[in-house]
Amino acid sequence: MRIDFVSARSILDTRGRATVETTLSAGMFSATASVPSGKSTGSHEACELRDADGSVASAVANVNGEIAQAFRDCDFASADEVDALLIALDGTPEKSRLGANALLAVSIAATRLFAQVEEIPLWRAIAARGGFTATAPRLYINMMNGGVHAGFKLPFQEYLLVIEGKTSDALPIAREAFAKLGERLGSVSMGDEGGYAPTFDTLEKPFELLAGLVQEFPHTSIAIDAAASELYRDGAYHLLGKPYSAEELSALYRELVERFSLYSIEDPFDEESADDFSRLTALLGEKILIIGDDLTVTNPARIKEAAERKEINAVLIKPNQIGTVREAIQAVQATYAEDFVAVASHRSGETDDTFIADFAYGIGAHGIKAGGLAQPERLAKYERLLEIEHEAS
Ligand code: 2PG
Ligand code: MG
Repeated sequence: MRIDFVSARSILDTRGRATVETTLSAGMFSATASVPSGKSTGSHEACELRDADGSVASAVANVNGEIAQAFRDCDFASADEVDALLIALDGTPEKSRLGANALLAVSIAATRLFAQVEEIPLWRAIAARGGFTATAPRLYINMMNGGVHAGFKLPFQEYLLVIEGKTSDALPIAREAFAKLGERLGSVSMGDEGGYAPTFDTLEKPFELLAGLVQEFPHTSIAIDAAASELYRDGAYHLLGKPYSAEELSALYRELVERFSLYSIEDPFDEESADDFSRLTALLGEKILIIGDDLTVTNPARIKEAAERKEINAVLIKPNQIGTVREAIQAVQATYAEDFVAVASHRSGETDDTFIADFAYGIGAHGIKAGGLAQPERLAKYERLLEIEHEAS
């Protein structure tokens, strides 16, 4: 396939920050993609190219210039070939030259373009490309935001309700539970990911509220993303103004798991504290999922390393942590090679692009994090999952 038109521009994400949107065309086919942006980023993530003024002008210029130029002489046999060219063209391990944001916008648009030409839905193209069995992911609904997504009003970054079952069964439960929680909280602000952002003076209160919902709604359970790198300074984790050692934090997790039957804990410790991850996984890994995010950054080599050291038993997959769809698929393959489950995830700064819904379904993800129900960019992902369910039936 000859890609005869390449065009990028800067658009705004849900935080009003600039991000990259790219359109590719091949004859009568045309596909557009835009990329999200994280706030609690892992330090080993691929590099999001952002200029000193906060814009993505350089990343956009790289797509319109160097990448468009390189595509001119190419006849691509697959989306993988497009990604291989992007990776080679950038030439750095962390995509710092052209920018992972520039590369991923092109990579997703190319994935869409090839799916169009092959006349198959995007999720099916992803399943075929990675050799995955496509299935509906559990919804990890972001009910309450804390951490850097809500000015640390709550210590942990995400308080989630995990809902079993296919999207058409799970989403109505999510909607009802989200509305009920809203009534109980009264007038509170909202966090970056479209969940509520209340303030409480005890660590347990958000769990008690979610436990009430779990009692009311069958097939639901509680999960958190501690995003603990953001809580860690001067050798301690700071929760509601109190310092916790890694052992004390471990004891707290254990108590929360016993009292509230937590389903999963993501990033329980700082990304450099691998031994603490291993100890917690030895302690709780039989009962719950310990998910690596900042620790593993969708990087196949880091996933393998974390598995060898038994640091985790599940992996969060975010395509923009690695920079191409091809490598995100390889990260999923590395996850499955360890017999771990994958949870696909949006970012805290999102656009209306629904790629992550197709990706989650296509890889047969155990779950998907796509945010709370109070932002259209998050709802778009859930709506797309409903559409996929229809396409797949
Ligand atoms: C996370 C993500 C998404 P961010 O930590 O899992 O929920 O947040 O995009 O800010 O890294
Ligand atoms: Mg996380």
